[in-house]
Amino acid sequence: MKLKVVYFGASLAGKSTNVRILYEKLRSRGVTKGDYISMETDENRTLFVEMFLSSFRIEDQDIDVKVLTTPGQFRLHPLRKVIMKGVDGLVFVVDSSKERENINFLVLRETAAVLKEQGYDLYALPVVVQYNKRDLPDALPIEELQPVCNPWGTEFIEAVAPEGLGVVETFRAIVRRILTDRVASGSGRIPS
Ligand SMILES: Nc1nc2c(ncn2[C@@H]2O[C@H](COP(=O)(O)OP(=O)(O)OP(=O)(O)O)[C@@H](O)[C@H]2O)c(=O)[nH]1
Ligand SMILES: [Mg+2]
Repeated sequence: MKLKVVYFGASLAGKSTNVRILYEKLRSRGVTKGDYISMETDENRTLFVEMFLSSFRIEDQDIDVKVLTTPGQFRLHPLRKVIMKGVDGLVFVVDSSKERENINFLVLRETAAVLKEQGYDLYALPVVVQYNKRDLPDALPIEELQPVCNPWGTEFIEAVAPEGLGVVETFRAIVRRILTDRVASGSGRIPS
């Protein structure tokens, strides 16, 4: 089974940090295939995408997951359309800081529009919400973030991506979510 998971979220929310650290952790467990591909600007901002392939078995099924990020910078937004093509599930990386409070709603609206152009409904796709930057002194309480950032009422995970906290958990959660949805729609088997 081949799956495509895209990490989206506001500019500088920590999408690339998640995917880079996830790659390192999964590689050390022997569940990656090939290299980590990254295209960055001089300031370490995502220019196009970061991506890698994770490959593992659940029960008796081989699963290949392509993991990608979107670029957060405004001038690069048109690229998101290409990256989202064929997406099976999404991780919404939220910057928990008060300073970035208002951006999350905009990101959801824009992402929904990008997906709609391709015939997807953001609110019907498997999604996991990651509240990142929980270490910041101005991190908002989860109860304040939930009404805006989790309109799905889906599973959420708290994270400090550079420290690796919540990174693998988020990935596990989205894979589980996609597989569970497939079972519910009769197109897959029960994940363990
Ligand atoms: N304190 C703190 N800093 C973080 C956390 N996650 C990411 N950062 C920092 O935030 C900055 C941006 O992280 P990136 O992973 O590049 O963010 P991005 O979402 O990929 O950014 P764009 O690709 O430009 O949209 C970097 O300096 C990270 O080290 C976190 O949990 N806590
Ligand atoms: Mg990035």
